[in-house]
Amino acid sequence: MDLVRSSALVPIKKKPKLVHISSAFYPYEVKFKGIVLYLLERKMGTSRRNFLMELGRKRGFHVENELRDSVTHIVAENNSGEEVLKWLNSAKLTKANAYQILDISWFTECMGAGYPIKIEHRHQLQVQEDCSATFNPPVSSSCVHMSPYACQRRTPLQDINRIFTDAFDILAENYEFWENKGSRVKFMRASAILKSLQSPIISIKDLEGLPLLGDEMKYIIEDILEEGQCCRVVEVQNSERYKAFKVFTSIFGVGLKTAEKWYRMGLRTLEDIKNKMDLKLTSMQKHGLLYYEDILSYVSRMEADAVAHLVRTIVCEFVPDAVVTVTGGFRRGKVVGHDVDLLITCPRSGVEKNILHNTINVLKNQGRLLFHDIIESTFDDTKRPSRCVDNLDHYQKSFLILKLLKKEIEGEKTKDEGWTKPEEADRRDWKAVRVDLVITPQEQYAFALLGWTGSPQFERDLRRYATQEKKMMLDNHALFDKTKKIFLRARTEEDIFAHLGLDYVEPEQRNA
Ligand code: DCT
Ligand code: MG
Repeated sequence: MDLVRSSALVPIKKKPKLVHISSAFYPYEVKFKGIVLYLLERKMGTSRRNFLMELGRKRGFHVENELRDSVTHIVAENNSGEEVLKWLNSAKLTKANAYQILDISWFTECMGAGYPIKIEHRHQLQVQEDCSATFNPPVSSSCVHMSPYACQRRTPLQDINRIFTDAFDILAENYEFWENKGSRVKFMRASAILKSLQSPIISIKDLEGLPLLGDEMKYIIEDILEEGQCCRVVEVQNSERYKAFKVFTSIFGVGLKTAEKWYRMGLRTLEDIKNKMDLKLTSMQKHGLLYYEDILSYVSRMEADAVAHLVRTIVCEFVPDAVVTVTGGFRRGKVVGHDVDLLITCPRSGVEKNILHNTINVLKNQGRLLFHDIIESTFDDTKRPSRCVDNLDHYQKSFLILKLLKKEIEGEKTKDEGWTKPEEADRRDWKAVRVDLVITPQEQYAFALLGWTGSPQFERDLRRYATQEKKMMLDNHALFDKTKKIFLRARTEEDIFAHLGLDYVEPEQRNA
């Protein structure tokens, strides 16, 4: 929420100042050369104009704050073509006829597409002799019916409404810290709705018809549209509890209970934790603190691929036909993640059982294992899938911290990938990486793959949809039809979607 606030806005009646672009400093990367936009403040309003200008710039468009000579496209809202022309003429702008004068609908569609779309007749503000020119109202994304279940929507990685979803995610996280599950889920669902929109919200009207967005959410969106930020969110971000919980839960092995305990003890910062000598820490938490900076610095896709290659090589030494798959956020197309989630199976049923211990032993012998914790399988095939949509599964698994050698990371391009390395890590020839290994029998693989691909919100909604709409029970192991009282088999993720009567959603579209 770092809206740039512009100061040099053009007043309606005064003559706009023309400045040559060559003399101006423009601190944004321009992806689309040859197009220079100017958003007319008239009837658009200052804060909305600022918001839209920032959005355009973030998408790689050259958006000028002033009507410079270089401007090629003027975008107006709630103005007729006549009105815009009149304004240009009154401002004595000789270049008036050389501009494309466009309605805001062209701009919003460009934002949705991520590139300058073809200008159609409907985008152009028409100038008529009788001065009764009309324009097309902004295209509202809400015209389309939208399901309240994330599994019935497509949610790509690129979130064009991030300014709003970030706000909802912060509030949801804060409710999680207060263990208020109901409010947390409400905000997570509202955030997921906005993440699936294909065009940016530029007016409160764009929310019409969207499910799960109550008045509380609308006020927040309105605040952001008008002010560029929401004071309720800012307050949360600055609150002592939120800040402390954020730090504590970013330590590997620290959950809400521990965070609460530490907060009650008066601890607030990472330094407080490190300096409190008599604080009882689990082995996982001690290692979480030891490799804190590395783990916090995120895993790049190249590092994830290097980890997968390393694990695959070891696993295939014992079981040549084993399958090692990168799941989690990376399978959904993310370029960074907080860990590497690897699913391991073997086409020969039963053979998978020894893989985990053997792999851990080899990693240990190679001096790669900085930490590991093995959880044995607790799966009981006589039981129906779990009723609780938030329950983790019963697979045999291990949570590790691996030593990944920098030379193993192809190209070592990590500096370009948006994460900052801790200084001291630059002197090492390795990096500590969080890895989850999950072992699944072949007959449950499709369920495990679907469950471990996420996003967590997508999975929640899949399970809710199964229960509420289909009278079925779904978890990471199986799908049970309560009406027919049978388990439904699935070889692939597509089979599971088909059993549920859902259109298949590709992993890249599950970023709810
Ligand atoms: N998962 C789930 N329910 C949970 C936890 C996890 O369904 N309570 C699934 C969904 C995502 C997957 O497991 C991996 O979990 P994370 O690694 O926590 O999520 P991620 O999407 O991979 O995110 P990140 O990129 O931060 O690792
Ligand atoms: Mg992950």
